[in-house]
Amino acid sequence: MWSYVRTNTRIQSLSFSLSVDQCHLASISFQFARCFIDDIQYKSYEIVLELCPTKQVVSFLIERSPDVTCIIDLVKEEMGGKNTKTFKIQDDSKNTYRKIPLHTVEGLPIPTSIFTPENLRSAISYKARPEDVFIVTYPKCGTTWMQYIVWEIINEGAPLPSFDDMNMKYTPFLELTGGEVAETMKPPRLLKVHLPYHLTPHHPDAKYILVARSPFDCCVSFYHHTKKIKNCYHFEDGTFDDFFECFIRGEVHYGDFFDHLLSWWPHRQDPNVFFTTYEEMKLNPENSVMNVAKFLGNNYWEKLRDDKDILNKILENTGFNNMKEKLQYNIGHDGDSDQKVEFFRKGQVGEWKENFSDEQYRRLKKHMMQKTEGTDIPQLWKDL
Ligand code: PPS
Repeated sequence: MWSYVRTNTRIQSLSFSLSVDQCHLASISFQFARCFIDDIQYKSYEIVLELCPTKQVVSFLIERSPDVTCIIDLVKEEMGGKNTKTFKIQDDSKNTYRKIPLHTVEGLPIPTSIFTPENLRSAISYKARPEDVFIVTYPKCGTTWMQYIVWEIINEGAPLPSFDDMNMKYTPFLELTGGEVAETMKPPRLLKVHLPYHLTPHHPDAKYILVARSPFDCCVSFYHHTKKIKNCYHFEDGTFDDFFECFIRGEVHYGDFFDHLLSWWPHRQDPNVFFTTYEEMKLNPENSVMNVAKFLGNNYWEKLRDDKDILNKILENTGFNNMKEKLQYNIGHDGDSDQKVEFFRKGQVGEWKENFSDEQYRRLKKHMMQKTEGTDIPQLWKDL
């Protein structure tokens, strides 16, 4: 008879006890192997027990490095009179990360709470109109910042509406609200979606503003978002390492970062598409605001060119510190004060360096180069 003890979800040590009537442990030997499959390192341990007839109880402990998680493939057979027994422990650590509960609707992974299949389908089937302005991003790439910039340009630097009003009313997040909300809006309708190209409602005269962000910083921002909004993602006990495994496999809300970007990439120079990056916006907010205004219409651009007070007001209102101070994120809040979400968290470029291990950097970089092969996408983030 024998058993093993799992110390916690992440197995740091395994302890086995063997109680054998006549034969007892004489020696233990380890065999250790490594292999790489799809760039993921697997380790396997083989433990050979040799039994001898002098002791009644045998126990041993296998120390594991703290960062290793594993699935144990223990062969639960009787000793069968043999004096040598091989236990195989398969370290499948990279496959045992904590997952985010998701289900797939219209090919997109969505959380099992708050986001409903009905609203997603309703968003997808919304009929775009010529006066519509869509703000389209993969999550955590600067959507909210762009929503406020667009709204501020159209409303000439008015005080910031609340976060909830912005996402439910002024620039409704269609996958959350459903497409019906847009039917009641007056043009120009500002609409937020995180949809890939083929699922975004299209009209040849509608405008599409795209913001992309370095996948590395996006991953970190997305991790905090997913972990903090407990009643949507149910990932509060997930670590960054867990999230990284989900992110690199596209097992996150909206799927693979690069699939989204690649779906829009061939359209980035279409006349009704404005493509920018979070990094460009950080580098020169004034240029960004002026460029967005120009894209929205010459009248908006001329207004800002001629009235610097409005331009300055917009820049001040949409500055990170101001938005962080004035806006409170409540969406999906269930009254649990523990769940207070610091939505405007860091707002930095390059924060990933404090979070990624060397191996994670290497793997995401390789994933990026493979997924974007034949495109200039890596040129967007040359210093990665
Ligand atoms: S969401 O939930 O997908 O809509 O999130 P999204 O708005 O796309 O991204 C959130 C990140 O954008 C940062 N943010 C800003 N950065 C600079 N300036 C301004 N004004 C601004 N507003 C939002 C926000 O802090 C999130 O990034 P991180 O890295 O988590 O701080």
